[in-house]
Amino acid sequence: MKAKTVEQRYLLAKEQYAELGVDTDAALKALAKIPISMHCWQGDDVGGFEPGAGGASGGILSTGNYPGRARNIKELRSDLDKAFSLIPGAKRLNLHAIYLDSRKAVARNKITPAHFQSWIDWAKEQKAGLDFNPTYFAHPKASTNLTLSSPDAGIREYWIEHGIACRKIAAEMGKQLKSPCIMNTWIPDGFKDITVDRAGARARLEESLDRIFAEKIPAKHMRDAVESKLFGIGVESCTVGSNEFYMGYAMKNKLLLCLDSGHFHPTEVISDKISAVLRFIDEILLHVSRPVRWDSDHVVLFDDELRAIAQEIVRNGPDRVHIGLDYFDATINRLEAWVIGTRNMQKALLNALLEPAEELIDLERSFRNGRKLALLEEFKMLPLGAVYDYFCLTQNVPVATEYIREVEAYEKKVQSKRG
Ligand code: RNT
Ligand code: ZN
Repeated sequence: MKAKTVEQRYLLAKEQYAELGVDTDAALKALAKIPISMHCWQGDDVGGFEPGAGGASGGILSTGNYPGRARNIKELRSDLDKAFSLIPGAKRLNLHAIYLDSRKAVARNKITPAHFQSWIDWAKEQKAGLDFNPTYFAHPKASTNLTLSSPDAGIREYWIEHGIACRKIAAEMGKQLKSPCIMNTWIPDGFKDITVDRAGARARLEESLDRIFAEKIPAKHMRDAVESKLFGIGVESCTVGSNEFYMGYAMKNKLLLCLDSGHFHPTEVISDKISAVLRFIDEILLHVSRPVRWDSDHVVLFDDELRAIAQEIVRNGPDRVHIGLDYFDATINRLEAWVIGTRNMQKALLNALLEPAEELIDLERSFRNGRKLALLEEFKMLPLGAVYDYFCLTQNVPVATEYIREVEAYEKKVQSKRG
């Protein structure tokens, strides 16, 4: 599309939104400042780069074998650079501990900030923030699907040390990048079948977490989040870190709670949980994902729930909600998966920022719900695309479908050459 056309379409759109009292320029300014943390693990199917290791486990699963997966840090960074060049707005990268930069094998309880210095340098160049995750899966010491809650004290100790090591790494990332690193703790712990001592497992988990989080680290460097889950493949009967467990733990210990879209019963939605949890917890982390029948981690679409999530982020104040993506589809070009999902998250945020919020609230409070419904439905017909296209233009990234050709060219030139 010609730049001139994008601009003209924007001016018309601006007029239309203004009729509802909405300022599109202000919305775009706000949008540019909301960072989205893109998850590194979509790039290589959650494999990571530990020498001699790789592959997800612990109930999570990436399926598909589309060619061109990044096989090492260099390839992953090349794909990330490309992805970032196709996505407008503020960016962060979310790393897992298994993405360390080391030629030699390092035990997970011995990793240090030095193993992530090259990522920090990369982030500085990209003007991006970094977020971090300890990796409690894909490891011989996690083969029973019990880590921090294991009845084996030696196993617990190993993973506690991993958690402590990871917090130091996260703090260093935040310090060097001058932007707090959100470290999210998710563990695979659970039981396949009838579980007798649920209480014991949860008591052990609490104790392990208390040890990991014992050291106070300034919030300007890093903040801790804990992520609950309903079930996973192979751990269907009991998840030790359930929703109630972590909601209680986060509240008691003043941590962030992480809400993953795929981690609840199928008719529950995280969009409804945001305003409830934020009454009692200062900040939350979202893992925006798309469960299809189960926690399948499909690419995030511009669907009703994504729009609802974004509306709740904007309505509750984006400063208190950290947005992370968490999906991994290996059946399509992985770079394309990143770009589609991240741009969708952003479109949903823009949609929310353009909402005639005051009028809607006024209608709801005065019980004029038919009029509220009418306005919400007519709002759906407004030219959101013209505003987003203009955002892309001003941010120097491809407008509308133009990125598809770029992915295609990159796939041909780079990804298809990988064995
Ligand atoms: C698993 C959790 C967790 C992981 C990542 C890789 O069900 O959602 O967040 O997906 O840590
Ligand atoms: Zn998650």
